[in-house]
Amino acid sequence: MATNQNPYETLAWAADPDTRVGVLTLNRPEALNAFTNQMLDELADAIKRAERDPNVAALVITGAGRGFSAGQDLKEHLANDGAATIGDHLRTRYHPIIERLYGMAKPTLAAVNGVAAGAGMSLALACDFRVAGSRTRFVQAFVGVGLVPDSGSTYLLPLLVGPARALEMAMTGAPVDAPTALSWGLVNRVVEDDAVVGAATDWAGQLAAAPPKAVELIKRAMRRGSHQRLQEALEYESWLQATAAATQDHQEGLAAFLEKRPARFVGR
Ligand code: LHQ
Repeated sequence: MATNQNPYETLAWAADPDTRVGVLTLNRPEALNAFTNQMLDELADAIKRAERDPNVAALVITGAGRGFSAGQDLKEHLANDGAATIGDHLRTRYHPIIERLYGMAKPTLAAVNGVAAGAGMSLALACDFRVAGSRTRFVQAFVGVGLVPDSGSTYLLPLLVGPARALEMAMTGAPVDAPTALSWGLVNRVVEDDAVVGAATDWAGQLAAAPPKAVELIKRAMRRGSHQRLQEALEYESWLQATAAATQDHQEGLAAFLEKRPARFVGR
């Protein structure tokens, strides 16, 4: 894919060759960017391409219009008698997206420009960072339609906000506003609504300029950190550090420090 071609109908894709930031926009604003099968298939493809594109060093996901995403498109779910096949629908369509996004070696940011509900919220949770607009709401909407949180929310939400707040959101389905989300650690930054994408892409540009191997290894180490004993974490850190220290970027970082100049990282 040439970096700026948009092969999708329900998404918009743009990448800046200078900053190496890719911006993926969910683009069904008339339905608050609710996920149809077509959109899920396109999203899976787009995330895979972003992961593989050497010209993309950081990924921003946002929504067109006034919402980030309202989760599963309930009209399509009903029309397709989705209740009968929901387990397979999740396994075949949602899980590959969430797993690939969460596991991506490059930094990922959700520019949460408006309401993020149901699996739309799960998508935002699977990113490394969340930048939210001041009027953004986060809604674990599943219970409102008699369902349980899916697409990673039961795993990712308690990690960010703690089990009691996660359970409260999931059981009540009550919206959480942006200031509360910030105080809970659910989002990293809150900015004016019309500044969300700009703030996220600026931040992504800074992350894209960092030494990629170190960034990838930091992500791996932090992800694993909480699932292991201290002794194991120390050993894993040592192993990762030896890998990072073998890169040209490490030598460049040291040289730049000694020469009192900005580092020029090359990604190896
Ligand atoms: C929608 C939707 C929507 C279609 C708003 N679908 N049109 C996974 C696998 C398989 C099956 C089931 O589920 C899952 C996981 C899930 O994601 S389950 C949770 C699904 N999502 C929801 O239950 C959220 C439903 N939406 C809402 O509660 C509200 O729309 C929110 C709180 C998101 C926003 O409220 P408002 O800002 O008041 O907007 P609105 O309700 O007026 O919606 C605007 C339009 O978007 C409206 O269309 P219309 O033609 O009337 O203007 C809605 O029908 C449409 N829309 N969500 N999920």
